This record gives sequence, structure tokens and C-alpha cells, in this order.
Amino acid sequence: MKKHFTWWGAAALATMALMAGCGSSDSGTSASGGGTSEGGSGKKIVVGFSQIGAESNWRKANTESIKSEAEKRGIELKFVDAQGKQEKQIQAIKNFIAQKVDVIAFAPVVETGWKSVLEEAKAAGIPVIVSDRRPDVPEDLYVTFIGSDFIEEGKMAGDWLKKKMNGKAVIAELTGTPGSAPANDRKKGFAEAIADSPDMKVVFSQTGDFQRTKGKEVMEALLKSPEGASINALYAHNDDMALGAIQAIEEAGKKPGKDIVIVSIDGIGDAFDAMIAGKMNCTVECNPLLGPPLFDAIAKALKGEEQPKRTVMKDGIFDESVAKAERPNRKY
Ligand code: GZL
Repeated sequence: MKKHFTWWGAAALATMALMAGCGSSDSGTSASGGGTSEGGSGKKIVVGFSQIGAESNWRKANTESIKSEAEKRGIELKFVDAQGKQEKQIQAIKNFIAQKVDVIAFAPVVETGWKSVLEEAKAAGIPVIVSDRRPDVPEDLYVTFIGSDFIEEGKMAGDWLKKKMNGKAVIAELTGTPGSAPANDRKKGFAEAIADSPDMKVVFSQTGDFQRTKGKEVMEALLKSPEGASINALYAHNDDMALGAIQAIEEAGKKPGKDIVIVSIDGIGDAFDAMIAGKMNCTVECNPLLGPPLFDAIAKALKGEEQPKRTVMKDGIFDESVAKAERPNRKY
């Protein structure tokens, strides 16, 4: 970490020297806020952010949080939406390096394939902050990670379902983007939670890629198949897929939330509305409002301040018994 800190310290000193000598530059690809820059010298800090896409309401809330926080702090944000493609994220990071941004931040769509481009960022002396999902790379390639504990989220979902079903369920699982940290870890955590209950059986598991439309398609096909008849519980890795599945369950003439008990993850407003309508039973929160802690970490990185390798967001769990009371408090 000492080596790591020294290295970032050099980057921070270089940045401060830059800020002292330069006028303001505003060549961002997206609006940069008013107000004072982080350095207070008039030159805006430039941050390159590579976002996964706009696949779910969670992601849209995450993007809004990041853009509004940059605006609030007077930071020039070069924001690039990769439409779910890793190669577009890698290209965006390479472009940020070529543009000599002050900091690079990104949410890696999948866990693998990032080592080479992050080594390029390190060689260029540009600090990297990881948001939302962790990449499978040596920790010295990024300053810090900010996001949720997906294994814990899966465990919370499994523990709740086990209790709700009195330890006996025939479960369908809608998984997230193949190879992504949330899909891998939410599967792992859920499986760990039900491992002590042999009558909690996952008999079907297929990806809906975190998308509402795909969640509906997968559930439609399942309910038309012979194994669909026995399903009495659904575990979805995110609310959008659960909400798509709810439509399919209703179109198949079954009652979501009753014939098929539904637990998912994210905690978006639509999930609370579905619980209030009696069509869904539980959602595990996954806080998407990462803008404030992300830009705090960016400010620390630029000052060369020590910071933890991992900042885990606090996530709650909300079921049908509290949905109505909690709904007005939801921020996304
Ligand atoms: C979780 C995030 C996931 C959400 C989905 O932190 O990466 O991606 O659960 C989103 O809704 O698409």
C-alpha cells in the first residue's frame, strides 16, 4: 500500500501543480457543473466515467447519482455509456487515458478482462476508482472500490425465502449478466443460505441479464414448459427481472406473490409498488446512490490521502409487511 500511496501521491502532486498553472478548461463530453472545482484554483477536475449501460432502473438511478454529484461539485465529467459491452468500456478507458483525465472511474460489466487496460492507466499515472461491481484484478491497479456486498444480498434473500416458505420450495432463479460480480455473488450467497435446507430446491436457473423484458421472456418460456407447473417461488437477481416475470406469471393465469412467492434484489420503487399490490413479496436493497461516496474517494485520491480498499454500502431488506410504510422513504 505504501508503494501504492507514494505512486498516487506523485499523481496528486502533478495534478495540483497543473491546477496552479492552468486556466479553466471545459472540454467535457457532458455538462460540467458551475461552482468551484475541487482544487479551488478555477481549473475543473476532469473525471472519466465508464458506465455499463442503462439496463435497469437501478442503473439509471446510479447514473443520475453520479452525474448530479459531479455537477454539484463543479467537476467536469466525461461520461460514456457502454451499452453493456465490455469492449466499449475498455475503449472508453483508453480514450480517458489519451485525454489525460485526472481520475478514471468505472463499473466493470463483468469480473474478468480488465488487467491490461488498468495497467495502462497506472502507467499513465491516472488513479482508478471502481464503482458498483469489482473487477478480478490485482488490488494495486485501483485506489478503492465502492459498492455493495452481493454475497450478503444473496444470503439475505435466501434466508428470507427459507423462512417464508417454512424450508420447503421449488425455486426458479433469474440470474443477472453472466460473468458479472452481482450475478456470481448473489447466486453464491443464496445457495449458501439454503444449503442447510434440502427441501429448498432451485430446479431452474437462467439469465435475464438484469433486464425486465428478458425476465418476462424467460419466465414465459418456463411457465409453458413441464417443469413450470411445480414452481412456487422465484428468486430474481434484480427487481427489473422480477417485474418482467410478474407480467409473465399473470399472463399465464397465475397469481404472482401468492401462487409463486417472489424475492429479488435492488429495492427500486416499482418493487415496492408491486409488493403493495400483493404481486411481490420481498426485495433486498442495493443502494445505487454511489455519487457522493464516489466523488469523496476521487477527492481523496487526488490529494493522495490513504483510503480503504473497499467501502461497502449498507443495504436493508424490505418485505410485503413494511412496503406501504417504507414506500414514501424510497429515494430511487
Ligand atoms: C448491482 C448492480 C446491478 C443491479 C442491477 O450493484 O450492478 O446491475 O442489481 C443492475 O439492477 O443492472
